[in-house]
Amino acid sequence: MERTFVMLKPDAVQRGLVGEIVQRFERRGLKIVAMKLLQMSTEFAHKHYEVHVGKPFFEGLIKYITSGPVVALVLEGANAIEVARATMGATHPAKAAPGTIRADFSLEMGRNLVHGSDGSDTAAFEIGLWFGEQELVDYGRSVDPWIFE
Ligand code: DAT
Ligand code: MG
Repeated sequence: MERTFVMLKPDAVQRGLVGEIVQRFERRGLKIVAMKLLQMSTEFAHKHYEVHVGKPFFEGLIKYITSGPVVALVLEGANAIEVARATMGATHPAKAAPGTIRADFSLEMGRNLVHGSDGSDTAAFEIGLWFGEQELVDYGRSVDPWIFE
């Protein structure tokens, strides 16, 4: 089963949207296999967003993402990477489809509440960056046969 990395950004924590956002992924059927709250150091944020180093929005992104605690999760399920990103909506909330997290709760690209891995290589890199092997919990759910064929 596929795994993806999702992060609830500082605005999600500050605005009291952690439960609401996590619930959307849970209801979709994705299984939480790891979860923690922490505040990123600048150095760690640079590693997480290394693909964006040098872009005009990079410094603002680092300042925002390190401005308060975030909630980091690993979600598991069929097509978890694609499904998590579809549940989040487009990067710019104004372009995100109604019903997605970003469209329903945000307005600006620089305050778009959530991060999700964008491919299998990125997911593997981000899961490894954020979590140790012992933090990823392997367990089954009794509802799994009602979610997975
Ligand atoms: P996503 O978060 O949808 O994967 P991304 O990886 O391209 O999008 O960018 C990471 C974050 O950086 C994104 O959530 C918001 C911010 N960002 C991206 N492009 C931006 C831009 N042109 N101006 C301002 N912020 C931007
Ligand atoms: Mg991205």
